[in-house]
Amino acid sequence: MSSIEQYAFGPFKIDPRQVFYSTPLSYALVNLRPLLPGNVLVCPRRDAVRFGDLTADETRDLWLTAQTVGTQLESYHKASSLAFAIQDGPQAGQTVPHVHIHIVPRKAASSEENDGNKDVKEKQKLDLDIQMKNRTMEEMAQEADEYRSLLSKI
Ligand code: AMW
Repeated sequence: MSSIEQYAFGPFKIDPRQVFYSTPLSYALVNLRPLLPGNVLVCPRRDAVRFGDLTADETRDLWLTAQTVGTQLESYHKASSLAFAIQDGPQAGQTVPHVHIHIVPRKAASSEENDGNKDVKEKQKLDLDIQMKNRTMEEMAQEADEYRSLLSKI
């Protein structure tokens, strides 16, 4: 029997090369269209659509997994803050019908992005609904390899 793990993300079958961390109830994968470097997703293993569908154990495990992954990625990306976000339902912007926490490491805007006329809040605005372009599996697998090795050391 094959021991290759299967991961569902709504209707998508996730290539295990995208998955860099897992527990018996949750898994973390790199994003096909990251909003910023380090924008990863943490999901329950069970194919649950809405946050309210999760059991207490799944909810605890999901957030503990997000805490572990977020802490490591903040330091890896030399960031100084983290955004954790769930779009729970289509009217909240959910496009994949499987619960997922977005983690986005954040840092101060670089000098190129630093427009002196904009206030700090405006510069740091994060649009979760913006459409980025799809990455290749090679790009995603390489990123996941780096995070896997980082998380294997904790
Ligand atoms: W939502 O708009 O539902 O809060 O976010 C869905 C996220 O899932 C987006 O960031 C999108 O890039 C990502 N995504 C969609 N399909 C895949 C996939 N096959 N592998 C990884 N990430 C995906």
